[in-house]
Amino acid sequence: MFSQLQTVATDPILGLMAEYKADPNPNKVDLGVGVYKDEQGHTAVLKCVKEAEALRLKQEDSKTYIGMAGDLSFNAHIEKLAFGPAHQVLLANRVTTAHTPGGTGALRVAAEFIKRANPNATIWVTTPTWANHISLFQAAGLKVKEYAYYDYDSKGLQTEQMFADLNTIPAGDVVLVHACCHNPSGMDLNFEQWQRFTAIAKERGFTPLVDMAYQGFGSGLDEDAAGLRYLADNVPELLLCSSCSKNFGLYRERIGAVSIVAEDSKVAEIARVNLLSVVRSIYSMPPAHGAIIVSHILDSQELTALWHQELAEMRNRINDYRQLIIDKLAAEGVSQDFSFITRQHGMFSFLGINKAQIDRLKAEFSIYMVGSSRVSIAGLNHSNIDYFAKSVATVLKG
Ligand code: PLP
Ligand code: TYF
Repeated sequence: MFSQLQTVATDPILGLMAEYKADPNPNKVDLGVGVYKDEQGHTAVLKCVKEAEALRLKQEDSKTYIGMAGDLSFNAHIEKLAFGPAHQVLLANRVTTAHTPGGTGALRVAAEFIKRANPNATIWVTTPTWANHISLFQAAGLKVKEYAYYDYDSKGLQTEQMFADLNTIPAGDVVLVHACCHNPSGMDLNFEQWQRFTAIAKERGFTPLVDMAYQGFGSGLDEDAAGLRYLADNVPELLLCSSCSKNFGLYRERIGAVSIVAEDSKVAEIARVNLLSVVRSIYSMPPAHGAIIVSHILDSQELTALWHQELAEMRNRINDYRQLIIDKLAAEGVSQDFSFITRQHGMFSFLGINKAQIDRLKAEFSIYMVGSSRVSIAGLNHSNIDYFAKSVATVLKG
């Protein structure tokens, strides 16, 4: 029966990662996958994680199964991190959380949960969005539609079209919104736009799903969650998928969480049982290690302070390079306006160059970016930024 299988397209971002690895050019630059790299081009384990792991090694006395919801201490921490420690949805016991294998696992569990609550739900995603969103929701059997979001001409939001599209979405459907650091565009809603989004969600009655894969990478832990917190203050229900891959640098440990905010504590309890039933039908229980590391960090004032410092370092380095790209391209005599890069947040921006230019950067200069011209800014450092700017200037001049 396996011979009946047809081949399928592989993930272009992960494919690019492999191509980069195989490239022998010593000057190669990886701006593809969204993984933080430091000034040395290295994705180091955070110091706070190393310390928590040392503690874990000392304290761990059993490898027995963890429950379906995963580590309960982690779940309580991640709820407070996302909503703020005294948010009304937490005080009213309206939230239920399960820790999951990565943010991707959170999204898949959320999709299956939505399917149970409303088998006919359509999930609406931004144009464009992270390619995995579409494939994983479709794989769960949900219909996927898009609403206007990024404006490739102005390099900002398609604000009025976005709100017009949102105003057509009925109750019973789900609208995915990126909490911060939009992947792939870097263009986020400002607070006023979150307020408008919230008003429409309330009026139309659709259910928001907030994907928060980059909390702390935009402006700060609280700032990046401000839209989510306002939304949760004002709508009866929502879903939240969070990830510790980027902000704790725990990528391969696969640690994330899905939280359901329900209209009251009774519905939240029913949601909890359904959520766990979904988890049981897919993988029974999540891997424990990453969650316990995060829990150890957030249990300790010292480790939390160290984490805040390390997170700020990553965020500030990326933001410094957003400005440096603009300055260095200008210094190379590039006349196009790249000022939009500092209006965007997080790991990514679209450079806005064409396919031929992207291909040439790869073939001639070994500079790798996703085919949409999305660049992962953390791939730049002092050793390669001049080479990058010179190369981009060369292809822009034709
Ligand atoms: N959501 C978005 C928007 C992402 O960019 C990512 C990837 O980093 C994820 C979710 C899931 O991340 P992970 O499964 O690595 O935690
Ligand atoms: O968009 C990115 O680069 C990150 C990392 O299948 C990623 O979100 C990319 C593809 C993938 C899993 C993670």
